[in-house]
Amino acid sequence: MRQLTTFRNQFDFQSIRWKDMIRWFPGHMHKGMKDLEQSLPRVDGIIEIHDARIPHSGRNPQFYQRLIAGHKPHILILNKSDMADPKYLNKSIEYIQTEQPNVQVVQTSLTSIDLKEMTKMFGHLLQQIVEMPRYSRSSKSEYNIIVCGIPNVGKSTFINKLRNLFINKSSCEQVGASPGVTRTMSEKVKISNRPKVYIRDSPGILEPRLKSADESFRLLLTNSIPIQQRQLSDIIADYGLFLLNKYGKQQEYMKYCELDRPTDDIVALLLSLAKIKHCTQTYGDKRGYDLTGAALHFVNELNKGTFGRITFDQDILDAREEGKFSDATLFKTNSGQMRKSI
Ligand SMILES: Nc1nc2c(ncn2[C@@H]2O[C@H](COP(=O)(O)OP(=O)(O)O)[C@@H](O)[C@H]2O)c(=O)[nH]1
Ligand SMILES: [Mg+2]
Repeated sequence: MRQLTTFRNQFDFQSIRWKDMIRWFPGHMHKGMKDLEQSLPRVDGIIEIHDARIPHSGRNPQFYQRLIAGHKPHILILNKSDMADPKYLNKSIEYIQTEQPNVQVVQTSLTSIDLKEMTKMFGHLLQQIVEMPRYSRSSKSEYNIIVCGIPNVGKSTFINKLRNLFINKSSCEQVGASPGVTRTMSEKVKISNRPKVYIRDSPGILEPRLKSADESFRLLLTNSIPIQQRQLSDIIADYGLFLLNKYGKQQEYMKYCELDRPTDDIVALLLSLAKIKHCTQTYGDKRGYDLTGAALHFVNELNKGTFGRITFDQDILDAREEGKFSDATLFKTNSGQMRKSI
């Protein structure tokens, strides 16, 4: 007989004090935003990098709109497309371009792109920048480009690729597995001679205000907000499981966690995972399974794409397509109410 499993249709954020648990805006981000604003008069183009799995979450179109007001080229690279659901790649571009017609969107995977593709992509980006009117900077022969975006989306990977491509130097920029590695605006790097083009990395910048619980948890799952409290990992893992069920990825986690049926019970899943991965801990004079360690492992695997290619913002793209939202900044709260997220 076929096993019927019912899944939660919404995640219970109300019983957790998630806002108190997440520290998402460290001091250097405030400085990073200020630095970015101050350097703008000397900038000819902005390349924003974002994670293709979250085309909505973590992006702050209003910040860029305020910053450049359509006067400078704004190119958005949706990176990590190797881990996003292929069915949602084009939908993500459409979603962003409907919201921000001035933004040029390209999609890539910076860890798998080859030299030829990278040269072509950058040539295309450069063309967009060089062809835009430069107003007060039109007398300058050089071009300055700033790379920005939230932590852990691939900004340093992008700059490293360009360095390798154009100046044939091995990578100097630190590429971090933990978010927020670049803390200040980096030195500018010349990446082209004709025309002279300089590029700079900026520290990962997030909005000072959390928009919604869903959005914050998606940033935790993609490692743009670090998990600072170990005990929070169980809840994040539970949210991850909730999304995997919602997006039909049961087979993938069942296989990895050696479960014989899908589950909505995170403890059952973590227990199985703890057994397979030998996550144990000493409790007094006894040894038992370490579910928090298993939860961290599960979240990490989810972020690495072990459970298949996922677009975490799939529900937002679907709702937009079905015309349920007239405004992309709307979010459904736990009580089912529609709220504006900015
Ligand atoms: N799967 C995958 N991983 C990527 C891609 N681009 C970057 N990464 C990884 O994402 C992590 C963060 O990259 P990093 O360049 O340091 O991000 P930054 O914080 O924005 O500078 C690193 O572990 C990279 O190897 C990509 O296209 N696909
Ligand atoms: Mg970096």
